[in-house]
Amino acid sequence: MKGQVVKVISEKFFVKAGEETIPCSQRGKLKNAKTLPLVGDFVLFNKEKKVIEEILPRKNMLVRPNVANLTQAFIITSFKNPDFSTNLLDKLLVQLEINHIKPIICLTKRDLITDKEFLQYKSIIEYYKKIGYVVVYNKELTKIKKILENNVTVFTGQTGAGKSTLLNKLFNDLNLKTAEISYALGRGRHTTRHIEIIEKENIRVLDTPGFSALSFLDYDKINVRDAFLEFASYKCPFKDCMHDKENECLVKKAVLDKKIPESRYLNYLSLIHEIEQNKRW
Ligand SMILES: Nc1nc2c(ncn2[C@@H]2O[C@H](COP(=O)(O)OP(=O)(O)O)[C@@H](O)[C@H]2O)c(=O)[nH]1
Ligand SMILES: [Mg+2]
Ligand SMILES: [Zn+2]
Repeated sequence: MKGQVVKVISEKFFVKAGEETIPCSQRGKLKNAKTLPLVGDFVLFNKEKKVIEEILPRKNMLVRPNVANLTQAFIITSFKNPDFSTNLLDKLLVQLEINHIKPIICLTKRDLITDKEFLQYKSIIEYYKKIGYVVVYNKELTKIKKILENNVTVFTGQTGAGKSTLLNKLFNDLNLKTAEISYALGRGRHTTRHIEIIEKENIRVLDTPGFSALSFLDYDKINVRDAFLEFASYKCPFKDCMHDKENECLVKKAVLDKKIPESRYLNYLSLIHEIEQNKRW
């Protein structure tokens, strides 16, 4: 019968079919295949033997966090503890764009910075809105619930940014563990140990553990370029311009003219250079 993997704990895959959730293992055949069932996977399984027999085609998937069949992702980004990072934000945006998952930027811990400090982030936030991203603050619970309705949403972002805290606020009786930040470097502790689909009424969300690094080495730099959505509106004289060493590049001009934030362009360059360098070996 058909079901959906809603939780994975070490070698056990919890498959939900109707109101029931059945802990299954995966069949030997699957073990040899490179694909492991992921949270979010629709599968065919044998209920008596408690074995997953087949993973149905995925609409999309992410690695780290390993999840499948999402409709959108909340990028939880804190202003402080951990510090706001356009580098991480751009990396996550690229990762999601490449995997065809709609990103929503959710800002947290506004209360930890002063109005004056906030001003220095304001223009970059406005820029993300301008290029088409939805930006919300974690205190806007009603607005957030609306966005979550009828979607399967993964919560991603740095450890300690406030993913579990927000989910607990959205769903009163959830009781996800959250970390007190008491460590030097403002890092939170890894408290979200496994990935699970949380379902309530017409909202399905996935809390994920934080991560410390994302690798882009498997991506093609053309795809990375195209994930910087706004670059496409600049028609550079060079067809297929990578906006790097080319002359008369209009993206570079836009950076000089301050139409594109320098941080975003530098984040772009460092990604494609990382990929180029890796290809050389
Ligand atoms: N001041 C403040 N603290 C927050 C906010 N959101 C989360 N936190 C705190 O940040 C810490 C890490 O939150 P947690 O939800 O565990 O982060 P996660 O690792 O992304 O799940 C906890 O101590 C939370 O209480 C916020 O908006 N303001
Ligand atoms: Mg957490
Ligand atoms: Zn260009």
